[in-house]
Amino acid sequence: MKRQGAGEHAGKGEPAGKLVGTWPPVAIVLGSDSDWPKVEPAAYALEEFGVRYSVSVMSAHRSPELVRDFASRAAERGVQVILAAAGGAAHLAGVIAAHTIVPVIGIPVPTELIGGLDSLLSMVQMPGDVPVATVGLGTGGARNAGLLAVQILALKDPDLQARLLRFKEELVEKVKSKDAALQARLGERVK
Ligand code: C2R
Repeated sequence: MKRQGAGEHAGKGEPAGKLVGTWPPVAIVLGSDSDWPKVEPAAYALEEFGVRYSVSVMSAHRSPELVRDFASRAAERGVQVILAAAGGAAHLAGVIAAHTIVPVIGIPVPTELIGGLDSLLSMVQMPGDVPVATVGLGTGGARNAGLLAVQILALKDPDLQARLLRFKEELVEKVKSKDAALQARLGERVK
């Protein structure tokens, strides 16, 4: 699956705020490049379903104009879902949501300070009127952000719907084989 970084749209060194043309349907935005290892499971989930995405670094604190420009023009660029990941005082997702009607999924990035509770609470406690669909901390949360984006896109995409239904069936099979493996391990101990 082709991953598109902001540079591919913009030309080398051009700031994200100057990007032109149509973007992939999912935009992953990170508060810092240091967040990427924690956010990558979201990208893997998108790749599993063949969904194209861009990845950009911008910060509500450090580059507020870039964030405003990106968010206020995301819809016209064809972005349909934004995944916004940040750690600590994680205001990025909320600020993006303030400037767009494109659905924003927040990925709170775990921190060393209190395990990411700071990120989670900063992100999840939005005031009414400005929704950010915040997922949980950790690998499962980032993966769920990617899957949720796929589900949103699937509302208008029968092919993605079929893939998601297959995915659900595979989940059942995985659970059944986990059950079988545990039963075999436990043997006669459990009736
Ligand atoms: P550095 O590693 O660059 O020092 O960043 C980033 O998401 C990262 O987790 C440390 C942390 O600061 C976060 N950050 C935010 C925002 N911008 C950067 N929470 C924001 O705008 O919310």
